[in-house]
Amino acid sequence: MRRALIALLGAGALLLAALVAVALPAAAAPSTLREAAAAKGRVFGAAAAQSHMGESAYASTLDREFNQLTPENEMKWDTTEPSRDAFNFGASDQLVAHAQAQGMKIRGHTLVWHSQLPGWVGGISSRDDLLSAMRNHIAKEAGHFAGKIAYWDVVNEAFQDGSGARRDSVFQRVIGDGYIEEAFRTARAADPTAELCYNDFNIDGQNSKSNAVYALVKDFKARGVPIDCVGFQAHLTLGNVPSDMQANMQRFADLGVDVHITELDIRMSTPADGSKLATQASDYKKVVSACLAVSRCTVITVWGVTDKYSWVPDVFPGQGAALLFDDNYGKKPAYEASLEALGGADPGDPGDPGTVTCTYARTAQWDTGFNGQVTVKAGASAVSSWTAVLTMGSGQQISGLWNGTPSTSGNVVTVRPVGWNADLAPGASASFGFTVNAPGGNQAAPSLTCGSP
Ligand code: G2I
Repeated sequence: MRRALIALLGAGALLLAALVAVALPAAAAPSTLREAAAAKGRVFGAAAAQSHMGESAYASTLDREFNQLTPENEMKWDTTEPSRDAFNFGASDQLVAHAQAQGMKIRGHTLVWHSQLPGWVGGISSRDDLLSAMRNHIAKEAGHFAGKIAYWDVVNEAFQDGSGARRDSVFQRVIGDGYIEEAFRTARAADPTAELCYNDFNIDGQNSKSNAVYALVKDFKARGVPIDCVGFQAHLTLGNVPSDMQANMQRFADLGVDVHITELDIRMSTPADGSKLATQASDYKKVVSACLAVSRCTVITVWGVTDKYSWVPDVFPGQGAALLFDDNYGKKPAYEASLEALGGADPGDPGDPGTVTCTYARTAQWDTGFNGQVTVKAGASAVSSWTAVLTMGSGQQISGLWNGTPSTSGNVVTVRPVGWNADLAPGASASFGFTVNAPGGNQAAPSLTCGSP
């Protein structure tokens, strides 16, 4: 009797728990990049320019979405010390104050770089003189911001592209290899609380340049030279996220440094179109997912708030549309993909009433092809339609597709419902299948993103 009563009480408690679970609304997924990143213990930043802060859409997008700010140009040597030992922190102080008021971390960018260097530095030819000018610059600038900077890009772009050699610069020529170490030691003394980073481009995958940076970090760690992080700029081109980006970041993390993605953008030939934007979304997702898979990858920063002011079209005419927000501050597919990769969802977007997730499975395979199946699953709200975008690998072509309506542009196949499988109740799913012809034997899974509608 007593046992029966306990069993009954137990069943009652279970029933109650079930009722509570049903009655309570599901916790809303984070709806901004900064909240979603924070929920994953990450920081999501953007480069910002003081000259645009007066544009309300610019400032409000920055403040809503990002929790780390990198001054795009305002902390560079030509701005902060245009003539020797005469410092100017006007614009950078304003950006720092803005970031602090918004609860954003600040990335200092950058103390020692061959570019945006005032002429007087290039004119120094004695080693002692240049060493003392460099030490003074670091001591005064890092000292000025001490306590306010989360991460400093202490030395930027010191290696040559395409080789492991040191880049030719006045620092390299006049001081020699040791200038990088000097810079880090001086920065640590000037601001003991900032994480000190080495930052470079085209080191996102494993190659001769990233190998050279790896050797530098390994040597610094072995000899106790202060270095805390490596910045992977990730100025990428459409469809070319290095496949070993995660492995490359992991090998640096294994040396005992944090890894940061510091200047992410993924450029395309302009004008943008739906299929390029879908590829870009899948590229951004790959980068964000690679970072999330490396526990020491703590920061992702995009190099600008909006395509409107990106550096890309100035330097690569005919290319652009590289960021997460378009010229009118509209959220691009790459934004939605990044947010979703971080575990967030965007309920505020009228074009996106519910969210879906999708998974791919290979259901059959032979020498020259395979069958795949994609399952699209609604999240906490119902959806009235869905889209799955498959980006096919090289030498792959879809030769048949069922339970979906495909439209093909190059190697991007956008699949929509056939009608009867458009409406999905919360948590419900629909599947479609397809046959891939791959005469060359490429069995790799196509990359997949999906959205609603
Ligand atoms: O080049 C892209 C980035 C590569 N890694 C280091 C970053 O610091 C670099 O940023 C860019 C800025 O986004 C540009 O805004 O650095 C460029 C200079 O190397 C910046 O461009 C300069 C223009 O060259 C100047 O003509 C212009 O006056 O921006 C200045 C301020 O708008």
